[in-house]
Amino acid sequence: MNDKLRKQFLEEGFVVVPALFSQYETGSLRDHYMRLRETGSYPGDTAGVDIGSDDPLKRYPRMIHMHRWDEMSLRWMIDARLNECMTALLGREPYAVQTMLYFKPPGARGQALHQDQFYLNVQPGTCMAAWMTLDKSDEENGCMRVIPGTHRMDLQELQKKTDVPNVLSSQIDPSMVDESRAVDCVLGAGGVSVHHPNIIHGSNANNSARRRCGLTIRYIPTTTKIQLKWDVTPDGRFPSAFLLRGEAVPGVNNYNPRPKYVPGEHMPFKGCESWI
Ligand SMILES: O=C(O)CCC(=O)C(=O)O
Repeated sequence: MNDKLRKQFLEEGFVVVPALFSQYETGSLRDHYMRLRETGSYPGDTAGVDIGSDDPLKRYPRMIHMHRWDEMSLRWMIDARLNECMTALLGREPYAVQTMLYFKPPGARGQALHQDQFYLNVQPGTCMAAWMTLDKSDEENGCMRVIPGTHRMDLQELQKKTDVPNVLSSQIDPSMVDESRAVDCVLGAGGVSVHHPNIIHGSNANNSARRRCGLTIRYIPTTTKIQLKWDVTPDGRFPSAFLLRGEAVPGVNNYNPRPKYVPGEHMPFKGCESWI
């Protein structure tokens, strides 16, 4: 992450970091998620997998908060390269709060234009998304599209949108945005785009014969408060904010303890000694 990218983020509300991860790494991660999706159901699934459905999103529904139950997701969430990127853009250490995976197989609907902050229960709205593409993503298979500079806009109400099928069945009032200014984030597998929570963005349908799998990881600084609404542990915490290093700002959030590596119980991995 260099000064040029930091300046671009401030001015445009997003940056694209091509090939932050290797094709080999992202291929393994993608195969891991495909295997998980094809073989089970998980906490956070809104519906089961319907392998006979005509709707590609019912055959491959999105997964959420995988890091709560999948060690590989947790390790990616705290990856040093992502940490470095997000620290540079947030100006302080990022705290990991959410993982989400869209498989986006051929024929899958897109996501109409929206601002993430509309859906996020954090104040101030500094929850940033690192969106990593696990397949080559381009105009044909529905890559991420952003409207530069719209991160300076206030949060806009969403309207119902059902004429063009889209994942959220809603969109920003089209009179508020000039969609012709949208930029396609064309990326090879392993590329990452980082988004400000207010930037207007979305994606078109996958009109190709190729999958377009994308992993979103969200981060906040410790000064940002997670508003506790429906997703709360019995002892009053948001279940998946991990304080992985540094110090919490007192009185803002209660973080989960740092996960531990337990020899004999967990599969060893590079650097596992420092997680005991
Ligand atoms: O993965 C996509 O196609 C869009 C994802 C997106 O806009 C989001 O997660 O906010």
